[in-house]
Amino acid sequence: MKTLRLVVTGTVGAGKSTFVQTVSELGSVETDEIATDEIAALKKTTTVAFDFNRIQLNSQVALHIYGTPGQVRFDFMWELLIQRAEAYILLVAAHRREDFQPTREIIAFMQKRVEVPMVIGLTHTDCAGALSSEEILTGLGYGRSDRPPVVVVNPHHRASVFAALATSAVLLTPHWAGEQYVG
Ligand SMILES: Nc1nc2c(ncn2[C@@H]2O[C@H](COP(=O)(O)OP(=O)(O)O)[C@@H](O)[C@H]2O)c(=O)[nH]1
Ligand SMILES: [Mg+2]
Repeated sequence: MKTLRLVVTGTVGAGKSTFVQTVSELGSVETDEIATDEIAALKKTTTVAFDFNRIQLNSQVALHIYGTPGQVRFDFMWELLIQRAEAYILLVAAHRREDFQPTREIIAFMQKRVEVPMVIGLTHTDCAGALSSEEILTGLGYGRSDRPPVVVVNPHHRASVFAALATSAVLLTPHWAGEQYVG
């Protein structure tokens, strides 16, 4: 059995925990605890370690999905997770322009450490003030030629989460396509 790892990252409130929990095949390991700091103002619980879930891609390949904590003080945890990942999905809340800068910092953080393919998942596109993918990509500093794949995803909807996973799985293909023919 081969295991591939996909990291789900993004700023606080982007939808990472919801995304990972929606995958639930076997029930997720939740690491949310009551927030005790300024994050409490944003939401009632916050992820202190990571979210985890897994799905079976085929009889021989399992996909493990790790949601990172969003707070900068948990940098080391991002590092730990990304070092072992085959791909990552970066969730960006489409209605929060103020998240662009911290999101750019996450991208820079990731790129400095490892060359891992990325998909951008736009969340909160159903919310008032949601920006277009064009505006968001520009806001994140991408030109026309250097864009990663972008998917719109509502982390509450299983079908939407699976569609985003399918896009990510395309990036993982070099790692697992050949596995079906082994032995
Ligand atoms: N309307 C809407 N709410 C969302 C969406 N994605 C996440 N949320 C909500 O945003 C809040 C933060 O989500 P959470 O998964 O805890 O974010 P995390 O900090 O990235 O783990 C929760 O209340 C979610 O229900 C979305 O696409 N649309
Ligand atoms: Mg979380």
